[in-house]
Amino acid sequence: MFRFTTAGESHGRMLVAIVEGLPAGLACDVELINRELARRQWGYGRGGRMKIERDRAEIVSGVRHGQTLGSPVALLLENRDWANWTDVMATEARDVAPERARRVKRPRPGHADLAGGQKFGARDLRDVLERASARETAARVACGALAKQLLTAFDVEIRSHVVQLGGVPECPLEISWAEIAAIPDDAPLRCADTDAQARMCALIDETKRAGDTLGGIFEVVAQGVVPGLGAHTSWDAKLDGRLAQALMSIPAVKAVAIGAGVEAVSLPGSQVHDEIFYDDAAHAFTRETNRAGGLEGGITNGAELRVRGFLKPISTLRRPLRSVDIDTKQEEAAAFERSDVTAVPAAGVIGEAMVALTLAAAMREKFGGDSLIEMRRNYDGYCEQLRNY
Ligand code: EPS
Repeated sequence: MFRFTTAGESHGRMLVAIVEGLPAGLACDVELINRELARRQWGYGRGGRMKIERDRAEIVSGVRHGQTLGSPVALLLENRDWANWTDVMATEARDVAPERARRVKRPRPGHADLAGGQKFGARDLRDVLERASARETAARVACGALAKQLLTAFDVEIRSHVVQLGGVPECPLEISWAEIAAIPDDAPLRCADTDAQARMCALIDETKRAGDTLGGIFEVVAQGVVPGLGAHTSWDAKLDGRLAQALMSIPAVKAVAIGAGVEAVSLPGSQVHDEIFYDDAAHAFTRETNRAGGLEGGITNGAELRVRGFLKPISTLRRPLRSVDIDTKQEEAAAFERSDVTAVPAAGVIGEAMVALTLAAAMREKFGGDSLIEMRRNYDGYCEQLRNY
């Protein structure tokens, strides 16, 4: 079974991740992981924390001489900010003077603070927020980079871009794969429309001055996905459902759409479904449109996979919303230490990781094999079967 897990608090010593179920014999390059980590840190509108962190992964098991062994791959990522939190976040019992303990007792509306505090009986909301923090997504991106390396071996490429930020532009952008692929790595918001991007940046500046935050929509696109991943046979086998859960688990994501999922609800069926054609020369079924976003009946159909994540604005506001002190039960302003104005481009990179991990799991289920050679043989046999269908 392909699966991954992460551990680590935002200001704790480090993040830890384990990826299980990669086949043996996969070339594994730590610099590709580090490149993904750097992409996640990038983006106009990030706050002070990203000036401190320089995320890099260390592979400590499951890889030998640059190749996977088929055993669990363990990764470590240091929190550089830990140096400023050694007392507050110490794992062993430690006496910390109350004025230095940085206890949090004014929950932020929209964050996990209050619901998590109530659930776990935490009298210091830091016990909740440290793990609820989006810092954890750095570990997911590292895991996703390994999944991407597996997918690359099968010519699957995954990219993301920002299609709307803070309501700019009014209609979310529709962008081709070629245009997405051409977005430069240093684009401030990983947006293909430079005019819209400039307006988004101006809105971020204005919102920062107002002490407020912004949400938006990112899209993840996967190219080269073979038809037949996922299954219509049971609710939890449907790949659209699995992708939705994967994207919905990213902090601040409040909705997920596949293909034209949101716009389609107000159109007649004749304008939504992608008609089917056959290309004799290529021995392949083709479509002229892809409103289904590459998924029909919970199964990939060979078209580009397109999924969107809709983020609410970040819930830590410099000009805080009203809240209640959990001790006194009196009205107080919500806690604020520091915050990003927006993290939509970063969420897109996390979305890429979550899509990669979900596709890698589906590929491992379908093609199995203990080694990459065995997996590829099964994959090639299936592609031959498709050509003869
Ligand atoms: C986050 C708050 C900020 C963000 C953080 C997520 O961190 P801090 O509390 O240290 O200022 O920068 O994101 C990251 C650390 C990261 O790596 O993305 C939150 O409360 O969710």
